[in-house]
Amino acid sequence: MSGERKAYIGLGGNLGDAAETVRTARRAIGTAPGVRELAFSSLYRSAPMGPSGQPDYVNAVMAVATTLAPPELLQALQRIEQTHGRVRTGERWGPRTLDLDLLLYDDLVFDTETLTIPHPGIAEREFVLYPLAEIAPDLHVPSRGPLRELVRNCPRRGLTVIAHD
Ligand code: A4P
Ligand code: MG
Repeated sequence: MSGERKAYIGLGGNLGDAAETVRTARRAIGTAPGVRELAFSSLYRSAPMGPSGQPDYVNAVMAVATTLAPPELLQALQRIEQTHGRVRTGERWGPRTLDLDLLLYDDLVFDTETLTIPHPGIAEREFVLYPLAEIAPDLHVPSRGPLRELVRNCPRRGLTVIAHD
């Protein structure tokens, strides 16, 4: 297919069976119109960034080829969040359990009210950098530098591989 761009997506969840949610999201992304999977990292367990007292996260990073423009791709991800990101936590639908972030889109640097690329947190998050380095070790992150250096400067903070999918 011509006109394809390469993008990287961060997947995360910390409620319910987060590993299963991430795997389900992977399939949904890979079969979305205009999107196909190129690579998928291991599944990682990570300590929660932000308020403590919440469960550990499961995180992974996915590389895709896409004919969608960045805002369209974000919209597709948000639809998948809505349909797959909820689990039964009682008798009613519980809180959102899936986070899909558009990390990178080719070498694009882009900033609007609803979409910032590269994702603003990319350079500080071990649960993004390590899985990303697993599938794209030679990557240069636009406006941030070589991924290898970003990884070297980012402590693992207990990040562990829990499954090789
Ligand atoms: N938005 C702008 N740029 C982007 C982008 N590149 N990708 C806007 C995705 N969204 C982008 O996101 C809020 C708004 O960001 C969207 O409407 C979109 O227009 P959201 O998903 O609705 O809200 P959120 O995810 O709850 O907030 P936020 O600030 O995006 O949180 P983060 O940064 O996604 O962090 N700890 C561990 N260990 N692992 C995790 O995965 N994730 C979070 C959420 C917190 N702690 C974590 C993890
Ligand atoms: Mg988010």
